[in-house]
Amino acid sequence: MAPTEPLVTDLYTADPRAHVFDGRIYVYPSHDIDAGIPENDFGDHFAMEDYHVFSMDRVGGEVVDHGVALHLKDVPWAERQLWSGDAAEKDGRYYLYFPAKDKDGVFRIGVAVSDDPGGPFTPQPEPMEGSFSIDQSTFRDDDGTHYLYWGGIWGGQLQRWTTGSYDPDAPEERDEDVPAIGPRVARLSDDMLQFGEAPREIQILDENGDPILQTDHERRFFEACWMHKHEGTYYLSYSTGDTHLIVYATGDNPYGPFTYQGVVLTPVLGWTTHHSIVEHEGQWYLFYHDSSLSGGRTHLRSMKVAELTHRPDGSIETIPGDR
Ligand code: FUB
Repeated sequence: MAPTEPLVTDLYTADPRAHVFDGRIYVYPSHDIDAGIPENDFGDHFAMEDYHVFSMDRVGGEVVDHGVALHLKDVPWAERQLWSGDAAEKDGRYYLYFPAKDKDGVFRIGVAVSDDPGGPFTPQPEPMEGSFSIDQSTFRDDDGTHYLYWGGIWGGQLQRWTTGSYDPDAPEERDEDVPAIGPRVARLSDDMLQFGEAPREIQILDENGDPILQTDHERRFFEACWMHKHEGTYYLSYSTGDTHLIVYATGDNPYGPFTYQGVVLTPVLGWTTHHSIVEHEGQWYLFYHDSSLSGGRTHLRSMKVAELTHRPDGSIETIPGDR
């Protein structure tokens, strides 16, 4: 398998979040469509309406499409924009976490449940209590505790929640040397349907132990956070948004703080970049997307996979994007 081949060519897929369940790789991407909505900074052109789940027995093996796993019309509280989803397994049940705008145009995070990792998933009638913003991803620590990481600025609305309540007039970003807005983390409740504790803001620090600043667009958090653990170290990776990088920071516990380390993936074709990092049969992989299949149309993306290497000192070898 050439690492730059789209994994799927009959649908546009993006934001691939991969997990290994029962030895098989399951990928939970967004399903991109062209709804004819002009591009804007709020991301209205990302007007996705459903999810498909894909699986494979190994990277390079046949990619199975499990069909529609969840549709917007079946989520009572959601009005539009099924953005990046992700899944978790506990005690043989599977939980699909997904953001959508509610009837007031505010992003909330919902949960849907299935007995099969490929779905279909049945949504809860309400979003998770106190949830906000986008790009939630799941992480199961070695002790079996599940965490949710999330957040995205600009169209992802995280900047509207800095006071704890929703402020529709908050600026997207301030051109000031203040600490950048951090992603959020919370342990999940025992039943996996709610936050099990109050969400915390994650601190991302530079090499001197100082917070990464909002003006530091090459390193500050924008969206698409993902957690993986390698040899006891917690790796928080994320997109820098308008500088189009996937970067990573490391820490010694799931809550951080995390110290910025470097670049995982250089820019790909298209504005967005989004990923997940997963180990399967002793090899680490980066699942990511680009817009090559659509000839560069930013909202029509395709998921891909490449091998990822941790060097002996724990640092990650940078993977070149195709831009
Ligand atoms: O797919 C819609 C949005 O684009 C995601 O939520 C972001 O991470 C970006 O990939």
